[in-house]
Amino acid sequence: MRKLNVAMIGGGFMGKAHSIAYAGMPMFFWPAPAIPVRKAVVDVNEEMAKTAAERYGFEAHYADWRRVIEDPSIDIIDIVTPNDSHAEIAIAAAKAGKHIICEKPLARNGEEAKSMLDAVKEAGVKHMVAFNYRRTPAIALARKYIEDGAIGKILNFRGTYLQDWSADPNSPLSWRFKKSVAGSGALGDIATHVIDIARYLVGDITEVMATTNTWIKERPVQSGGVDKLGTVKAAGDVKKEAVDVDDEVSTFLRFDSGAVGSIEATRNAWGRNNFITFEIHGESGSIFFNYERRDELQVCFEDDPGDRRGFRTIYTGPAHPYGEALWPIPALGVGYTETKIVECHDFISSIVNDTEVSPNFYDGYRIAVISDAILESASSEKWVKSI
Ligand code: SOE
Repeated sequence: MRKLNVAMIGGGFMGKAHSIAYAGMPMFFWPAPAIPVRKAVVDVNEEMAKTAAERYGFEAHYADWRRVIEDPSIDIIDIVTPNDSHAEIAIAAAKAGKHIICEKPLARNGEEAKSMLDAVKEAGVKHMVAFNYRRTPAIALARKYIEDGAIGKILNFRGTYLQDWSADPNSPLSWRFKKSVAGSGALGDIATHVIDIARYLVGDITEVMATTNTWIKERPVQSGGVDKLGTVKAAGDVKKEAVDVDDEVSTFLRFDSGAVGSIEATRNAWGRNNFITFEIHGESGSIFFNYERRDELQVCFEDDPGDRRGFRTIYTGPAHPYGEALWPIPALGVGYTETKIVECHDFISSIVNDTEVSPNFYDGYRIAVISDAILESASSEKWVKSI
């Protein structure tokens, strides 16, 4: 069976998710399109790179990402670093002819994303941006129902992504709160996942009208480079610095299809954890999804008899997207790991079969342009074109 050598750049939380996907993908998808071989892991923190190699099963580790770009035996570069390094690494990787999977958001803004898109197009390599949630079986099932015409023409998409890990003012100021590194706050970090889902289900977004807020204006400076996502709080009299990104974003949307909608995202919503939801209303039915109950898709169809019409729950399983590869009984439970495994499968397949995969750098670029328009609208307080 064909093998593809992977070098992963970044050994933190997302590195763990990607490593499990490389190991687990052939266990779910068999025969696998190719076996991903965990060749090398890179982290600027040498100690972290060493630990990541031992823990996540990579053969070698380095502190300088250029080592793996120069290595002719590496087929895939996997970028799981903070956002400010995505463009430099991806452009170098493309020039070296490597296939690239890059964590989200693709870049800090549309211009940076465009330079990455141009580089992969010129090099003719395969590229993917890791908006994994659309690979939740229930979300793929929602797309199938929409394509089958089960809810008719879509009128409205209402999406949320609510978390609470930064609601405490003592959650430290990691790179996710710095514009120079992250590009934006809740917008780039989590709203972009819902923008990806909205584009996947309803189509492209042509215009936005948004508002953003930064409720917690300064935070304690994080000690150490590892982002613990608010699980380790600062205590006592610690140095604080200003937050220069949004804590929350709310935006109205106009879609190319004529549908309208909205997305709200915040990391300061006490009690909400990974509350990715959407409700879609069509001319002949509705669909509701909540990631915190991700084995379930709620549907209501107009042509159900009037006395039985209402939302009912479909539990995803073997009869649904990716179901044959995943678990043999509906509601046995799919999670974050499975979305990453399906993502890994689809990316590796695109390399082996020389096909396009989505979401790719074009999608990442479009989402960056839409994000730029959201920020512009929040400052101008006007509708802004995003296409
Ligand atoms: C933090 O908000 C975070 O880790 C995001 O960066 C991820 O993309 C999301 O999947 C989980 O939450």
